[in-house]
Amino acid sequence: MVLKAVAVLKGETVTGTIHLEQADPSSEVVVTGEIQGLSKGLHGFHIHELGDTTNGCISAGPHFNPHGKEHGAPEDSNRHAGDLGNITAGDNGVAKINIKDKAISLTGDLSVIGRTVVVHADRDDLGKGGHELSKTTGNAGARSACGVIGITKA
Ligand SMILES: [Cu+2]
Ligand SMILES: [Zn+2]
Repeated sequence: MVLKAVAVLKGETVTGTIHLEQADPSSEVVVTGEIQGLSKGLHGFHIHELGDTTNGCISAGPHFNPHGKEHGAPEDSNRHAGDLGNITAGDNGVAKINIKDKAISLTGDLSVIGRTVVVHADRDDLGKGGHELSKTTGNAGARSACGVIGITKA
């Protein structure tokens, strides 16, 4: 049974749509989509803990971190489950996303359904920037757009 979810990201100038798909509960989650209105370059891309946008993207809380780890890169073992690294926008401000990740799921304890996808104004230093925020947020700056992850038709 294929599991499918979607998040529609909205910000002041940044918008996008992210699709999440998982072939079965033990397989990787494939994250695809497109985000527009970004500045050229790298932007932190995470799943934050809460599906709450009552006060804008800030209400989504910290990175989804069910194992109490430090912030890191997607390939690190010491990482938040929600740490999906950076996405890259081109000259036209568009980032095309195609990420495969095994730390998140669409079902069970690691499910990201009802949590929030956030894209940031700045680059995520992947925990290695030496900034006071490196080990918690990657010092990725403001939350440019966000969208709650919801179940969609499989
Ligand atoms: Cu974030
Ligand atoms: Zn993190």
